Amino acid sequence: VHNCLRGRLIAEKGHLQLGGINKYIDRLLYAKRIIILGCGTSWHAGLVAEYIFEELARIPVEVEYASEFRYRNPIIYPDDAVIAISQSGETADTLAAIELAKSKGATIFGVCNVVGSSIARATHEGAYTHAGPEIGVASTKAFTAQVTVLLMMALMIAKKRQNVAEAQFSELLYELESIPEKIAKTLKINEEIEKIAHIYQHSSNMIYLGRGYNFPVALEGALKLKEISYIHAEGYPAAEMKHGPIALIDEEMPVVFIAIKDNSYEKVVSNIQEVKARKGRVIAIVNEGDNLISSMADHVIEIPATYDVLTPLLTVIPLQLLAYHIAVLRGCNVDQPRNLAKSVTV
Ligand code: F1P
Repeated sequence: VHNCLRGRLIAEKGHLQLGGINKYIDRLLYAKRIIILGCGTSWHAGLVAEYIFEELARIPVEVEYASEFRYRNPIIYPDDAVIAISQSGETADTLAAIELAKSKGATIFGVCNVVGSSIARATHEGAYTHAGPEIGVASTKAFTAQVTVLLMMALMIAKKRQNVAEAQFSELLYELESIPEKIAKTLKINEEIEKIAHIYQHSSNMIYLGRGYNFPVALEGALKLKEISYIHAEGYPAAEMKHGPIALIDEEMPVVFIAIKDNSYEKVVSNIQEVKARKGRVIAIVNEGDNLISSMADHVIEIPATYDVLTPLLTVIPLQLLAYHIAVLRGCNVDQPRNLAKSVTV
């Protein structure tokens, strides 16, 4: 995240610039619709971006799995702006989806990590994430870097469209600048997470729940657990639980809640009560000093507070660490999970 922000953001001067998005910026600024494409973790970062762009820039957004989009017959207009997200920049599904959108006249912006990669070259322009190489196969720092770049894009567009007031814009820049420090603080909870991992290492299922900006983070937490520890996990919007997944809750089911103090806090508290009433085991990601949830949950993991729109940059960290520790305890190779390729080029 630090690398991502460097040279692009100077909060005290109100300065935010993504050099790679220049010539075609008006296509994004005046887009009637933004289509976001990606696979796996990149698709989850795209879902977070949907919430952010619609909230800040007030442009309608659709997020599509590139692996589906490329094979159906999607409606694409020449005034659509497409944002393609990929860590490796080589994912075949994302590349094919870009080519399809391009053939219909849409303008394509890339959010890639690898400079000069096939996807970066196929887009009209874009912003690199500068996250450095992903050592493991499963994307981790790519997610926070992608969300950071997408957030900066949304903020830049929101400001130009005058959807955010000057004061709100500056406050968000200041807070964004403090995120690397808050991530460093969040990483200090590593040992506590390791203890929780010991307790749940033999689980065969897990559920992840979050609302709003943190619904996609719940999906990402579940994906990390599946990818590196081979435990079946599902992520849902917490409000969706009553529409089906609640049937799965019993004393054997660990449920990971993202329960930070954002505008859906009270609703999440009642979702936790629903799970506890059915004897589910609750692991809750909360803000520091949250006594209410501490009194209800089986385990709490405390993270620093930030603005709602920035919370995914912090909430994903404990979920990645939890998946990591469970995988290590189960003897899995976290860097080279079975059946997974670094870039899915077929
Ligand atoms: C997409 C992706 C990753 C996942 C794994 C397989 O890659 O699904 O999210 O963790 O590495 O590929 P990319 O397009 O972001 O490189």
